[in-house]
Amino acid sequence: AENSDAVVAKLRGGSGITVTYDAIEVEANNMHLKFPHDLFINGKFEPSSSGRTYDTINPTNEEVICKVAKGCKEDCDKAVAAAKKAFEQGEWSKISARERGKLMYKLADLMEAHKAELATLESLDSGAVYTLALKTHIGMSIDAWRYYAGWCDKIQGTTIPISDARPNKNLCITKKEPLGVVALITPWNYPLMMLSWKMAACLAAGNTVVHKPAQVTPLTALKFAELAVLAGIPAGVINIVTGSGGEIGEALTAHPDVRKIGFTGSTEIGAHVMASCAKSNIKKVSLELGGKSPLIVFADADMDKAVRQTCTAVFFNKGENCIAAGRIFVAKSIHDDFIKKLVEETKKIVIGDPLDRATGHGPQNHKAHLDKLIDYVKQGIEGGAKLEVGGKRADRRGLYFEPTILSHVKDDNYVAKEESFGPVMVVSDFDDDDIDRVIRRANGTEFGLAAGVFSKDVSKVLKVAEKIQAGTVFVNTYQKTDVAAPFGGFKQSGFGKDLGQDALNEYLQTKTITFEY
Ligand code: TAP
Repeated sequence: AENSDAVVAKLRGGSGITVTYDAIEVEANNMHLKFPHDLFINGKFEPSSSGRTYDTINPTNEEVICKVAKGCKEDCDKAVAAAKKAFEQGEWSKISARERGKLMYKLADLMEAHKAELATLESLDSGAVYTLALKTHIGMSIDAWRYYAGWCDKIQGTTIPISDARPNKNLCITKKEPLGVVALITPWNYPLMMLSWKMAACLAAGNTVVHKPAQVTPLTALKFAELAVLAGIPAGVINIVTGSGGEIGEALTAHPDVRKIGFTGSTEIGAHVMASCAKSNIKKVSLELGGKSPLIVFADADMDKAVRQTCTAVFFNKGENCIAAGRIFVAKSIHDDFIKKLVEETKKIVIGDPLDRATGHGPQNHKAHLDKLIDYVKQGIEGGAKLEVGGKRADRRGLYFEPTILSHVKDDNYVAKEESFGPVMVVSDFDDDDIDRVIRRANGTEFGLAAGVFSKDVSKVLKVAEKIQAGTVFVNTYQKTDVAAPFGGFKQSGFGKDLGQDALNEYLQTKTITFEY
């Protein structure tokens, strides 16, 4: 698919801005896609200074889409220096907050105009089902840019009534200030959406950024960088360095000029990132980590709705979803019937090419992840779980794993404790009237990202919502997130919120200024 003559693509934005890059051109989804594959540093696309590249793979057919620049430490240093200069001396530091908002709205409009291309690229690179990518991966990314564009000129300090130093008087005010250079490190499940959730809040607050996308899904971040140029975002404000976590991630978390890391990924790497932030220069850090979110279905729940939503809670985006319901607790009196209905619903899921409009379930993101899922289910069955449906790689080309249900899962089974991050439903029963015990079991994990409860009894759902140790609780629904509602975990699912007003605080610091007169 690579353009062998290294043709230079010249795209013209509405404002007459031109962006030049070595383009990859691909025909897919009845459209012609043109996108960069180099690093984006200081407003320009350029190869890694190491000269290295790596292949990014389409999980639907396991073919190489194109070569992508494999950044190195030197590239990180250049990107951080560009972001530092843009923050301290560039146009970004001089324009008003309202101007910043305007640029972000413009960027959102361009993302909207290129929505089909971005969704197609996300489908090719991550296996996201195209119709879902339009609505969620890209749709919610655009929402995030607009939501935070609106915040730019509403970030305010306070006036505080402190004691006067009599006979003089004092005035105390606070200002919310940006931190400086922020580095963002994101995973592969919602590549552009994870970028957008973090970067939109980070830029609204006035920072500049270096972003490292997941190595296996770099393409939408690079296409986004092109749109950022066209939107008129000044050079150095956004920098994208593709490459491995071990190199780029490490270099950014250890960098003395980076003041904050926004990280989404596994708990294991999150702990490592936090240690590196502490050791290097006491960087501020926010961590959105793994989950094993419980979903409790009481016997009085609206059965059909609970069945449908339970399937969505697990199988949404092929289970590659941080808030996926990792454990389903079903009241004993409805358990067998519920399982039967879950199996029926699961069998209706259409597995296919993610670009096909009828497809409901696409390929897993990459090979190592698929292999992990195969092993995960094996361990679950060895631990005594009953396989109700699925459980294996689909008999077709590509990295497909069948939507799977494991029932009768004991609390000490590996799959009751560990996250699958794939389309594997893990079901256990509970005594109908023992609410305290099922809450204790639901809380019996070090994760605390999300939880769900289905019941028509308001006392029951309020009790669960109050006692459950999770950053997000869904009542008679699941997976209902919104860019205006704060999102983030408790316990080892991390700290610091994405989304909503709360997320702005992750990228701001408060300065107290005291006057005497
Ligand atoms: P990780 O392996 O933790 O990778 C996340 C990011 O960290 C990637 O960009 C990765 O780069 C980078 N990284 C790897 N080693 C690093 C290091 N030593 N220093 C700094 N960065 C490093 O997670 P994953 O497998 O991509 O994603 C799945 C996990 O993310 C799951 O546990 C899931 O629950 C979690 N997740 C959580 C949320 C929220 S909101 N809580 C959302 C989505 C996903 P490479 O790509 O090069 O490995």
